[in-house]
Amino acid sequence: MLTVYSDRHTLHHAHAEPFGGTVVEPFECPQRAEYVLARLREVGLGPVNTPADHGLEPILRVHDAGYVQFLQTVWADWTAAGFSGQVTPSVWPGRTMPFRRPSSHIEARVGYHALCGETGIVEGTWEAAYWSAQAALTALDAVLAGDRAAFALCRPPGHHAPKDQYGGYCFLNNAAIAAQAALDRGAQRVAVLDVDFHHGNGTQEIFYDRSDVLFLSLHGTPDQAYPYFMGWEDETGSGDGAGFTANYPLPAGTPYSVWKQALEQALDRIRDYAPDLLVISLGLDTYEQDPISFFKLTAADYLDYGGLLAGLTLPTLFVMEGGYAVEDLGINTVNVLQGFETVA
Ligand code: OKP
Ligand code: ZN
Repeated sequence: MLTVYSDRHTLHHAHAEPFGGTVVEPFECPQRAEYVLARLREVGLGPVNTPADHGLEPILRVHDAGYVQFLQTVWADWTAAGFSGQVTPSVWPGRTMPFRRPSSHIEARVGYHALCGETGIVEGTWEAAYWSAQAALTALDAVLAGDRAAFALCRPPGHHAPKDQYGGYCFLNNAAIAAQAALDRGAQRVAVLDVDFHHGNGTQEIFYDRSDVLFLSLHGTPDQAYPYFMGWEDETGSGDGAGFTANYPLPAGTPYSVWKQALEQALDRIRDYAPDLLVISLGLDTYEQDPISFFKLTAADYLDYGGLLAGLTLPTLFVMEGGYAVEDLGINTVNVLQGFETVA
């Protein structure tokens, strides 16, 4: 299986993350991708290519131009205001403010585009996010050209980003950008299955009122897990998209036996939908040792469900999302891909 990877991800390295009343080293760190890369080289998964530049156009099919421009200039604007460290939101448009008039001040624009406060932006964040999206688009090229599957080793991740907000470590929604690009290049229907521990709120929101993308997510229940305000079972789509979103919220402590039952339900939905392409938002934070999550999957479980995904016999694009037990992230990620290849 082809992997697409850009070393420019290292340009995005936030310095700090607010966490439970203290400040910690960011969980979403450059070493994550290095562990995955090392493991797939160790097992000889296949070639590793650098992304081709598809430009801004496919990004702008999903994200607002004003938001993209904000990401491109936010660091310069932040430092021009005399600020330093990392871009950090400190004010949001209040939910009950009657006017919420747009302000040109950098603090206002940061708060306007920030979903939440844990995600720092540094000088190279835009460049890293841009090449992360390009990695997804380049892996998609391989699948559209006939590869059974390809792996976009994206960093930063993307599934929390809707069309004009960043947060949850995400800036550009790599999976959504690839899904939209596949449609723009002739696919009729795309299924996006999000197996990251966290609900893919950004992807859900982007496709919520559309029937050409079926979005499914298995995740920690909003009562207990970020992003808290989305991911309930009764969110099933609206308008033309009614019935084309499926959420499987699961409680703390969920073991693979239970998670797998939800996965089988999601796979049945995908079979019925008969998409031309399957995009997997591949997060490995369902792992029993993940420091910020609470499912109980083991390394062997990743091999197993990789095989179940292959059982759909669909062209499949894997897009890297989360996973924070850094030292085991390579093994767990590559286990999914190897489990897939064993059955494919
Ligand atoms: C990104 B991905 C909770 C603060 C927010 C953000 C988690 C983002 C996960 N105390 N934590 O889906 O793996
Ligand atoms: Zn996650």
